[in-house]
Parts: sequence; structure tokens; C-alpha cells
Amino acid sequence: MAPVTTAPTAGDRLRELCATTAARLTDPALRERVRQVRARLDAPLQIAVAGAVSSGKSTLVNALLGLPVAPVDAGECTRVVTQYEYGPDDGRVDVECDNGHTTTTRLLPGHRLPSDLGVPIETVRRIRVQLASDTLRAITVVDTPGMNTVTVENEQAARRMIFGTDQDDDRAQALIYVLRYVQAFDDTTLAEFRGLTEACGMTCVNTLAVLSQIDRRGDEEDPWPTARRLAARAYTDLRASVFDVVPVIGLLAETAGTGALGPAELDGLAQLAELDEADLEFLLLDLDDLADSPDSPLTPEVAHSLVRHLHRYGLRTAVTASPQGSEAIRRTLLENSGFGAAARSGTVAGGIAHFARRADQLKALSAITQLRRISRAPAFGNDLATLDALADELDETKPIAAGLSGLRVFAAVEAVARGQLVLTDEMHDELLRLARSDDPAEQLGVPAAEVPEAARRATERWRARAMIERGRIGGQRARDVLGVLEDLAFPRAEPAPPPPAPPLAATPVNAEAVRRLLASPLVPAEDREALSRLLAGADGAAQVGAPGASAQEVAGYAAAWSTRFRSLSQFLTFTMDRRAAESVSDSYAQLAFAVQEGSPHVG
Ligand SMILES: Nc1nc2c(ncn2[C@@H]2O[C@H](COP(=O)(O)OP(=O)(O)OP(=O)(O)O)[C@@H](O)[C@H]2O)c(=O)[nH]1
Ligand SMILES: [Mg+2]
Repeated sequence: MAPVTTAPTAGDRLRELCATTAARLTDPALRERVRQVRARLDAPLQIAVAGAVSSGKSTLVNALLGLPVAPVDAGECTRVVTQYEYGPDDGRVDVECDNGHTTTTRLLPGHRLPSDLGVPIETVRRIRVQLASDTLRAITVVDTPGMNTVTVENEQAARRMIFGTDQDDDRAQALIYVLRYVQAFDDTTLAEFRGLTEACGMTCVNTLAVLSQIDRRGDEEDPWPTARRLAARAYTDLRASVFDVVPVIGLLAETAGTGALGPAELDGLAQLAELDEADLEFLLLDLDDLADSPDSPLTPEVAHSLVRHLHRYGLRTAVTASPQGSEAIRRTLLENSGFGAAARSGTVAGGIAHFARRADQLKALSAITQLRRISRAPAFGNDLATLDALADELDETKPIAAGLSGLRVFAAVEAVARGQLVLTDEMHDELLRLARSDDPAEQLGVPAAEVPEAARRATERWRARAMIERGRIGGQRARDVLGVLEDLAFPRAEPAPPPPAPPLAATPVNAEAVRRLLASPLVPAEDREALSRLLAGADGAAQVGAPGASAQEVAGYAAAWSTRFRSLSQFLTFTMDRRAAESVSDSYAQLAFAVQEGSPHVG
């Protein structure tokens, strides 16, 4: 059986390209840069969490990791880029300084980052924390310091803000941008946001916007209906820069995910649950009352802890679930946090799963950007030719860049944002639906059974668009989308397994000739075995000693045996023996011939 081979992915091709390029380069610095690109292709996808000061970035990181590791609220570490990555040495903290030195320390008990890192905080470039967490096997999470303004003077400043470094090669491959719950975005905020993401090499392919702290707004009992509406509106504004806008109450996800409520807090919740509903509402009106009011059943410590971990909406939610026990509280909080699950699109977890599913492609995309930059670096002698060859391999028309076909839809969304592809509203909506989901039914907005027909109808619109814009970037992007729709309309059928070939009929054999040779002392043992098989074999394959072999293989064996007995005939002394050997040779030849003709004869 031939081994199953799959076509090399863009990532495979890039690994190979990095290896050959590094091997050819003589400048050690360039070689090292190429090696770094290669190393990042093999490492988990790096996702940075960025946004304004106090927007809830660290809270979200903790929720993601299920550990209270990122310092929330003040503390100096919050001004440093902190990378959480998978590693067996759980709790190891490497503090990388600007001068190139690295010191090592450890997390405090309970997985908390120490506030004193042993070096002056202003000299720290980045902190790397190792955790033996399954979540981190697929992704590396980078918590970044808050930005007071998203205005960026230049690309370098933006990268320094988000990634703590202005080195070109050292940036995240995907971005979660946390927006503190606001009414709406004004045009300036939008322009700044787009400017920032673009300056950091982020596009709607690899950026997710999170509308955070949605429980803080107003005094609605249930903040979710408004939050969903606002997220949808924000998506309309931001869709050229992000693949989705999802609302979340990070605080509740963190509290539930890190098991922050201890016995004292659970007791406190039970006490609040005993209160008359109106009294509870009154206490929750001003959260300070919970600690200070003589009507509060809680000690100030418990009250502070509950407010810190739940805030108002969370408190109400937890108190309601309290009679069902601590597991019910945890589950209810998680559900009402909107953090979601991998399978639920429109949630933080769904967005991260979206990144994780495309990790190889996103890493390849970022590697291509890095390698293109390297290919433009100053170089001398042979290195110049090597870098030229590198640039050539990364051309849009070559298999590497063309291989990122899964990102085709996103490229089209970007082209729309840039005004390179002009679409009707219907087609624009169609395109955005394709980009936002992985499920064909959701992508086309029809029941699963109607997918091929809906896709076929859509291909007509996109084919026309591709024709009209032929020769322009927009036309290329429209053709990309057409390709995606065609895959949905005409799913490539798995190649059907070939029907089992009928056994080849046995070739006629002169039995007397065979017996004669079997009796001859001049015929070697292995040839005698072949003769026995030829005589007894029920079909052609058995006759050549290869039961079950394909027709082609049988033909090969038969031809070889035919030659073998033809030459043997010349060494035999007796004429009768020679004739017998020739007859056997003819039988094998006939078998080989019958197979090649494709008309197995009947024996
Ligand atoms: N009510 C409520 N409070 C939240 C939520 N998320 C975060 N917070 C609170 O907001 C404050 C800031 O949260 P952080 O996670 O430290 O925010 P950050 O963006 O990391 O802040 P910096 O790193 O200092 O820029 C903390 O007091 C959090 O408890 C939320 O979903 N709801
Ligand atoms: Mg923070």
C-alpha cells in the first residue's frame, strides 16, 4: 500500500525555506533572525491582550488561565509586558532586562506574581512566566500595560506599547483588544484604533475586540441585552479591523475560573440570600453599604472580598444561585460572564478557539511578514543573493503565500476596508458572515441541507464581481471568495476507493514440463519452489508467489520469472529439460502479457 501523503502546508514550506536560507547565510545576525522565525513557527500561537488602562486586560488573562496570576489593579508589574507560556517548570518567572540580563524568580504560593521582582521595574523589558497549563499548550498569552491613549506617533512607539519592544521580529501573532464598556465609538477613537492595529501589523484576520466590564453600565438588572446590541453596533464600526466584537464580564469569568470564592465568601453569600429581597436590593444600591451599613450581615473583610470578586451584578447572580451550593454558584457565574466556550462563536472563548484553529496559518502569515522584512535587510556578498532568493519564494504567486487559502476571505474583507473591492450591501454581509464562522450553515445563513444550493447562488454573484474587476486587486480578492464558495457549493468528494480487482486467472501450464524440471538436479531449490507455485497456484498472483498483489506487480514478477527460466534453459544438459524450461518461461510470459493487455485470460 502506498503511504498516505498530504500536501505540505504553508508552515511546512516556510520551515524548509528557513532551514535552507539559514544554512546559506554567512552573516550570523541574519542567520539568527531566520532561526527565530523558524522557532516561532514551532511555538504556540502568541496572543497579546492590549487596551486602555484599567480596561480589564489582566482580569481577562486570569480568566483565560484559570489562575489569579496576573496582577489586577495597580502594582508595578502591571506596567510590564508579561508573557504566560507553557513550561514544565510551573511557576518559574524569568525577568528579562533591557541590558540583556535575565534573572529568575518564582510565583508566590497560589500562583501570584510577586510585586518585587528583585530588579528595578523600569529596567524590565519583559517578564516570562512558565505554567504547566493545558490552555497554554496551544497558545501563549501576553498581558500588556494599559495605554492612556491609543494615539500613536509612529509604528515603533505602538509596538513598544503593546509588545514592550520595538524589535521588528518580536511581536504577537494575534491580538485581543479590550475596550472598556462605552456607549459608542466616536470617529476619532475608531481612527486611532485602526491606526494602532495597522501599525502593529494587525488586521481583521488576527484581531478580536472585547467589550469588557459590561456589568458596570447603568443599573439594568440584566446587562446582557444591551451589551449584545452594543457589541453588534461596535462590530459594524470595527469590522474592517477586527474579526469580531464580543461582550464579556471578565470579573465573573475570573472569579469562577480561579475559584476565588472561599468558605467565608460562600457563607457571606448564604447570609445575603436569607435577606428579604428589598433589603438586599437596598444594600446593593451603594456597594460601600455592604461593609459599612449596620443592616449588612457581613463582616467588612467578607464584604470587601465579595465586592471585589463579584461587583453588583455578580453579587446578585451569586446570591440567587447560592441555595444550590458552591458548584452552582461557580457555574452560574461562568455562564453569566459570557466568557463562553470554544464552540460558541461570539464569545471570548469562541474567539480564542477561532485563533487556535487558524494558528498554523496565522503563524505562517506572521512568519512571511518577518521573512520579507529580513529579505530587505542590508547584506553583502553571497548573502545578497540568498536574500533575493528568499524574497522570491515569498512572492504572492508562489506556493507559500498562495497556500494561505484559508485566510482568503479575510484578505477580501481587508480589500473592502481599503476601498479596493466595492460590494453591494448583500455581498458585503455575505462576505462578513463567511469570515466570522467556520460552520458552512452559519457562513451562508441557511440550514445545513441548503448549503450547496445557497453557495451555488452566491458563486454567481461573486463570479460576476471577479469578472468586472478583472486585472485589479479587487478582482483577485473576489476570485478568492469565489473559490471559497465553490468549495462549499461543490464539496470535493473523497476519492472513492478503487473497486477490488478481480483475481487474475491462472495462466495455463504444461504440467509435464514442470514435473520434469522439478525432478532435475540442475534446477536450484528456489526455482523448484517457484515451479511448485506455478503448478498449484489458483490464480495468477498465487502462481508468481505474491497472493493479493496488484495486477501490475504480478506482471512484474511474471516477467522476471519468465526471464529467469529462459536463461536457466541454456544451462540444462538435456534437450527435453531445455524445452520444459522454455515452456515454463512461456507460461510466465503469457501471464505478464495478459496483465499488461488488461484482459486476464481464463485458465
Ligand atoms: N465590574 C467589573 N469590574 C471589572 C471587570 N473586569 C475588570 N474589572 C475591574 O477593573 C479593574 C481593572 O482591571 P484590570 O484587569 O487590572 O485591568 P487592566 O486592563 O489589566 O489594567 P492595567 O493593566 O492597569 O492597565 C479591577 O478592579 C478589576 O477587578 C468586569 O468585567 N466587571
Ligand atoms: Mg493589567
